[in-house]
Amino acid sequence: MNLSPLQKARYAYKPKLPGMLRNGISEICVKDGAATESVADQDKIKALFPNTYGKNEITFEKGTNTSAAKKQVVGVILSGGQAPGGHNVVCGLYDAIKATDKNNVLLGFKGGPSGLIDDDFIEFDDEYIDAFRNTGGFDIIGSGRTKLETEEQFKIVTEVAKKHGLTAIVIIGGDDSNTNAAVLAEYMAANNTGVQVIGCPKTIDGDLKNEDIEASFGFDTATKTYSELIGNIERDANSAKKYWHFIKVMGRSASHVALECALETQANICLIGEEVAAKKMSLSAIADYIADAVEKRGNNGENFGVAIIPEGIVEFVPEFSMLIAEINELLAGKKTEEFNALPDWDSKYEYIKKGLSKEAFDVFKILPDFVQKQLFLERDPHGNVQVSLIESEKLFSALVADKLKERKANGSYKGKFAAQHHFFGYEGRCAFPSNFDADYCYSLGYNAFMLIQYGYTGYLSKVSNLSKPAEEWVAGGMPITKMMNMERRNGEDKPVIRKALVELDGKPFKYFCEHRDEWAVKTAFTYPGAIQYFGPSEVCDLTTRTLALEKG
Ligand code: FBP
Repeated sequence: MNLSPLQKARYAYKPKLPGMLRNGISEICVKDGAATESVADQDKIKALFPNTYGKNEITFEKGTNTSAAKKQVVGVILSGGQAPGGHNVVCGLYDAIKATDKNNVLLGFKGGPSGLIDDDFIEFDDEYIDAFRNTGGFDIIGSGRTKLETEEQFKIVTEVAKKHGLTAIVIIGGDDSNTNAAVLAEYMAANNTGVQVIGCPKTIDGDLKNEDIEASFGFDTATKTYSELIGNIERDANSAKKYWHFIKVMGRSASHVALECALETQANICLIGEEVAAKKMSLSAIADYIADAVEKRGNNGENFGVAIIPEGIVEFVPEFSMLIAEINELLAGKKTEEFNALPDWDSKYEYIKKGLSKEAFDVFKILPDFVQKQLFLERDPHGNVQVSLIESEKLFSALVADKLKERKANGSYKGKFAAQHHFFGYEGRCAFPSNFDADYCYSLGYNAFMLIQYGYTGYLSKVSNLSKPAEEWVAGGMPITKMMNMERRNGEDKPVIRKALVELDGKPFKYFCEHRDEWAVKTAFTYPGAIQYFGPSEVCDLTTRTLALEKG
């Protein structure tokens, strides 16, 4: 393998564990906490998880290890989108397993949850693991989005587990994957398989968190990567003084990534989906909001700026969701063929006009031509519009351009408007993990094994007090059912982990609100620069602004 100098240097990095896990495996004992309840729908969740519901939270502390000695054969999977630090979760898990007993085994199931079904695995050894320490990506075993949720799948997993003598399975994933981990844990317990299931909180989206889980891993590195790029663009904008940059940042639904990047870079505009939904803002109102900043800056001679657009924004715009729902109905079943058979866009446009309600068509007709067409081109396997493929950065810049034309015509706007568009998503998901993510992930993995060793199942590996130095981090576990509630999914009520959206009364959003009017009009950019891996702690061990504000 050709190694870059940074990769070689990162191999030598020793991730920091929480103080309580630093004295060696023989000196880690359990401190029992309080019994737990689910965040809502307690009776229903309890009934669905009779074997794993209501267990105690636990923390680890320094003391004699009282866990029972037995050979451990652990299987691990990476699930869903890549997030920096995933490799270190596996490395931490491996190191704890081998430090406990070198005859213990760690199997990596390949390509995500489907690896467990297909029994596609490798057995890790030192040489293999060492090649992935402190590196980004999920290529150590690959990832995938297959959902482990049916009884039939669980039966196959049980067979695979039996074949290998698995004592535990670790699922590294987001809210859906950890929901599935909880259901699998319950199944394994109900069927006396002896297989424990432990989850680890992953996702760059930052939406798997709550009062216990302070951050999902990968959010730190991904947002720092995007913020570096946004800062570079701000500096370019401030140098050339001729473009407005519309930058879409990943985050399938919640706007945590956009908010963090705005706090890091003090961009002129940042839309927050959750606020748009709460204020029931229309597309036109959002475009006016951005156009106000462009106008004020333009009239001050500053014909440039930066606007951050969260990937999930359009689903938060009530009128847009209504339009999407009607389009899905309009083309349901055989009607897609009828629509596709129409000879040209004009006849398709007429078909759409006739088929949509007046309210929905009023929204449709203000969309730029390319978005209108996009809505009818890209469909998912169920025939639904794929909202995530909509180029919302271009949508909003086009709507803003229309607003500015009107304002120019009525004389209120005197500037010039030229836009550039960017989408930052995949660029950040496999970056070398920041020191924070390298340490956090290694700790999550190490800690996951301590939960296994002490016999827990249906728990999420939990490392908290993250805004403090790693020495003061607190390691432990939390029953996954604590985060669950019932939600409607595909026409059925299902137990799921509640997704954490941006809280409009939370400190990060409030801080943003206190400053955004000034940032919109003034050039108050901050340039975070590249993630630093070596150097003074105040530069290398920075947490996110979100975490600092939430815990500050
Ligand atoms: P996870 O929730 O699985 O961590 O994935 C998050 C994410 O990166 C989103 O930000 C993005 O919308 C999506 O994955 C993209 O998915 P894909 O990799 O399948 O294109």
